[in-house]
Amino acid sequence: MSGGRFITLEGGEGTGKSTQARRLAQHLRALGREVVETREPGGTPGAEALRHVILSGAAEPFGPTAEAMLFAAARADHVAGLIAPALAAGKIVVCDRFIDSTRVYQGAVGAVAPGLLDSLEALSVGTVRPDLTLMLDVPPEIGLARAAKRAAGAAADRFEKEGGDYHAAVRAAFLAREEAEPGRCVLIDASADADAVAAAIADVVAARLGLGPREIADTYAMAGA
Ligand code: T5A
Repeated sequence: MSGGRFITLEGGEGTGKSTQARRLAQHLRALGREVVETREPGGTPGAEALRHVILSGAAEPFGPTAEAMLFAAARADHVAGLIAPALAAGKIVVCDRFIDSTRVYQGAVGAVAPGLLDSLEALSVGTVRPDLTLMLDVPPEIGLARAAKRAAGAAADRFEKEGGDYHAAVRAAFLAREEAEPGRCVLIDASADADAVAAAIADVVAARLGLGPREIADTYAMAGA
């Protein structure tokens, strides 16, 4: 397949994933790269329909295992219909949430059995794995305040309405994923302003994937980062 590269952004509510996915896509396009910007749950018409079902809370009564199956169904459609073809065509895919979100929300927090999640992941993504995952981290109270400000009075979704302990557990689980896979994941302090976070991400993408102004990648290589 490809010169394609697959970059995912992960983290709790309001950490700035959507903002930074958009900024990263703009940055890479300005460097002359062809970029597909997408999100989960969603990204294809079928997966967006499932997004509506999941985030409305309609599947919540069936429990975390049923929700994990719906996320996997949406992901299978997204990977087959959009992500895999884009990577095969040599494009850069920037995706707001992916497999780590399932491992955190349905696995670590929802207590769905790891073996079942392994099987669902294998079925839904096959060999399509992120080359780089940016783990955006802010204290949950900051993230939830940002999400609430953006929603401006609209009802919280199925996951946003959970309590403080839930969001603290989500944050801890994302940090544990980053610690377990340092070759793929990079922790980003997302509490700074959006410009500073975007600059930090551009540096990481240059250093890890060589996608950036040559001098940034070279500086990291010389520093052994
Ligand atoms: N889910 C998802 C699962 O349970 N399992 C799964 O497998 C998957 C894929 C998705 C929900 O589904 C769950 C997790 C989620 O709960 P969603 O609507 O896609 O829900 O929502 P989130 O992904 O949580 O994204 P949010 O929209 O809440 O937040 P973002 O994308 O992290 O933040 P963003 O960029 O929209 O920014 C929020 C606000 O903060 C401002 C922005 O302008 C915006 O107003 N902002 C900043 N303010 C100050 N400083 C900064 N650095 C800022 N960056 C952004």
